[in-house]
Amino acid sequence: MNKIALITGATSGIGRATAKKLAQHNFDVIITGRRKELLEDLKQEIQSQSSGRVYILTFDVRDNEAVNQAIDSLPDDWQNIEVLVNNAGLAVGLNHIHEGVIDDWERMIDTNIKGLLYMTRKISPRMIEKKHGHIINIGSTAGREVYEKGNVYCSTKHAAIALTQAMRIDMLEHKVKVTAINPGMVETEFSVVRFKGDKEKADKVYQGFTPLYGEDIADAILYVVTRPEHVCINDMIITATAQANSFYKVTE
Ligand code: NDP
Ligand code: 8X3
Repeated sequence: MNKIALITGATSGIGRATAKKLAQHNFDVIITGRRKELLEDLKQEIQSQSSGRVYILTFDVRDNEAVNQAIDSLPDDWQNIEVLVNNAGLAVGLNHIHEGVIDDWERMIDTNIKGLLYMTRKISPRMIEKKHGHIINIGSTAGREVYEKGNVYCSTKHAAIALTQAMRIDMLEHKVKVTAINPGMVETEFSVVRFKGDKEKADKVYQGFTPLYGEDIADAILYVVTRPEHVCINDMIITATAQANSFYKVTE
């Protein structure tokens, strides 16, 4: 029988690539996000390529009640989630702290920190009951370093890494694995969202070098979730070959 993996933020980028990758490797996938039509498209694409089952849940991770309702609505044969990928997240705006937009801050904190917590709080008790499960939190190089104007986004990713470490300790006796995957620059909708729809500005972020793609991070997630039961990958930092960290990048 296939294992069940739930991926948040599967409508785009890393989450979408991860859902496809896991489905190609004997996982049944629960794909989630706010944009239902994109989840429908992904479901069709996965089903045309692999034989696993796909289930769609449409909700906003910032809404704890919606999270609980969505997970409670799963049919019995979808309830045994063995892998949770806390991927939904975003950066909004790029400003010095004294010019920061409060609404941008709330969106990042509510999605990247509170969303991850709500999902984990809802899904982990069953993993603990079963003494089996794996939670993957998508951090970032921005969770290891802090760059100019990245203040609040970097803080949320530092929090994701701190929570990963804390969760691993709390779940140790329950045999639930917890991993942080920390990508550098990945070409997804990330920068379009950060620059509030300014595609030209977003495209410039990835010009002059080969960035990572969602598929590269999906590969890493597949590796992490297919280790033997006694092996837990705690943490991974993955950058493009052209990028050393948040500050050093070579362009052609
Ligand atoms: P995308 O913008 O391509 O994807 C983000 C996903 O998150 C979308 O599927 C979006 O779905 C979902 N999402 C955002 N807000 C919410 C919400 N409130 N409720 C539910 N789903 C939500 O970006 P990436 O794939 O790049 O980002 C995925 C993760 O990777 C994020 O946590 C990001 O911080 C992290 N990351 C990205 C890097 C990069 O360079 N791209 C590098 C390091 C980390 P929808 O809009 O349909 O709800
Ligand atoms: C996304 C990578 O460098 O834009 O987390 O913060 S970066």
